Amino acid sequence: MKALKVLMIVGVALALGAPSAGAQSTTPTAAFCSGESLISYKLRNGAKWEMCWGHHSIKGLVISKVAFQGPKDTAPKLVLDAINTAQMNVPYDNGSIEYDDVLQYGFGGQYLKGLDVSECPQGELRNATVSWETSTSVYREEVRPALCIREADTGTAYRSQYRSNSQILAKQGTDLIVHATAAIGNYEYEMRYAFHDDGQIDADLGATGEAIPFGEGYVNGWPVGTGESDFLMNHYHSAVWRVDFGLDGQSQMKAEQWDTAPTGQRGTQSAIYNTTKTDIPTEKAFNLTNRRWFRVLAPNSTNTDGHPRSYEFVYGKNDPYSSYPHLKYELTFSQFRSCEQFPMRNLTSQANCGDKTSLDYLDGENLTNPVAWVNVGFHHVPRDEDQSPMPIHWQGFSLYPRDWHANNSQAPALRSAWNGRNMPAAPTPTPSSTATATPTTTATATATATTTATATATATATPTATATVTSTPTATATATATTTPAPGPSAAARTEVVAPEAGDSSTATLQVGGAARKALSAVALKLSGGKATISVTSGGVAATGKVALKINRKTVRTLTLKKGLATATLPKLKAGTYKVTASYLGSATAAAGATKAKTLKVRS
Ligand SMILES: [Cu+2]
Repeated sequence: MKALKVLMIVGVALALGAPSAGAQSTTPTAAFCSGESLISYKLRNGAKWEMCWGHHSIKGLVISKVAFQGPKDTAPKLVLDAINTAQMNVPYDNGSIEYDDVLQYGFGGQYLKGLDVSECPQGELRNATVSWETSTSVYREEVRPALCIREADTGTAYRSQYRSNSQILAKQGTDLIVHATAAIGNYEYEMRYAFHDDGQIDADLGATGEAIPFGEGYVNGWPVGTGESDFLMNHYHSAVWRVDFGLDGQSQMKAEQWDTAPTGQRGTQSAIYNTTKTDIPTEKAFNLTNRRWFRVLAPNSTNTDGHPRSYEFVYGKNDPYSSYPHLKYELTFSQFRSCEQFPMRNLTSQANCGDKTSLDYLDGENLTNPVAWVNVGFHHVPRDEDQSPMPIHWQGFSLYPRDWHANNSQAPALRSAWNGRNMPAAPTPTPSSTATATPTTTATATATATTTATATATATATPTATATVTSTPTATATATATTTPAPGPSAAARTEVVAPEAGDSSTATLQVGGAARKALSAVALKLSGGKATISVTSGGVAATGKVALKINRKTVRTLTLKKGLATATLPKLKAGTYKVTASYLGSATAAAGATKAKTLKVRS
């Protein structure tokens, strides 16, 4: 059941402070927040993201002062001043039910939920102090582990063996995921931001929980009961994000629209397409169409090729809700104004600014400090699988760096000088002297030959690798390699396997990167005098990082380890038997997951 609650707007919980005196020693982000409000994370490829996080009773999770530092950069550069959800409108197709889960209830306050450790695998949970007023006007405040920060694999970052003398230049990528969850009635929303190791940013809203209202038939629903019964009602989810750009901290930015269309003419081989640019000098709302894209650029911040740094909007599937004028547009650019915070109702106490829509903000101002209102609509037609719980459904968009760097920011050494037509020569092959090959050739009466070469190579001191190459004389070599990485960071070292092929001068070279293994940890838990004492060791030494203290599987405290130790006073408990668990949340070098549980008996 949803009930309209008193709206409360509390300030974003950022530790706002004046930029520190030593301007050189701080970063664009650290000048605005510190301590638990600052996220500063180096990803596996060496790229780094910094941002401030906070929470707001209506907007929920607010990420601000987002800065990216590529693996080869010496300092981070600001990308966004702020990003947050600003609307989640949910009208049902029969026309008699509509919720606005952000503007009516809010993604913060009492609706911002504490996360279980299992929802943040290998990650770090951070606390938010949420407050709200109850329906009987009682002020309530709670500390909840609301924010999850974790690094996740994203698969292939790149692969090339072109002009590399058969070396496979390949890398696996990761991203930094920052998420929080708001539960409003039967719907639960995951506010999720992914900051990739190549500068890409994804903003997504996931909806899960339970699908409930029922419709009348296929006209506005889908049968989820037996036969043609119990039609769960179709409905819309319109998500709007407010994206405040701050590219490289520049005060003068621009927006552009690019379109590509067929000319109707053909060249010698294919149809001719032409691309045109349209400047966006003033505030305006836009629709997407095929081959149309938009970007925000900073003309006075250029990469080493002299190209202005920019970020491009990348949309996936998008069904805008045409029944609200402002939701007809997938993208609206308005000039930054501090009072323009929401795309509808605009909940603000500032005079002459309240109860407006994003279309009201378009009053002809020049666009030099753009705020983008990104609208992603999703029409949800339920299915049997939506009961129960309803599998999470996502809507969102991405921001891609365009010319932030003059080439691939994580280019391997062989490629780092590759720029435009300047392509460095392929490297000279250097066969490994330790490789031994035993060629065996068998010829049959029908004169087809099979060549088998087995090579064993020991490339570095710790990891050992074995490669087997099987080939017919005319075919190219296929090579498989298995590595057994030794535990510890040394396993991340590259293993090079060189397998010379019998009767062939070409050399197949494999580069196999091993993932760094994290040390295993052990947790000890002592309960006495109303206190819990937790000690954690990882790899045999005192661990750093955080531990979660849970009572009957509910996290009650998240504690920071000091010299492997953390102590907490247990909350007042009624008489009964409780299971108290300490779970280690991991660190950069130690794996999360170690737990210790004790039974606590409280007498009356
Ligand atoms: Cu839905």
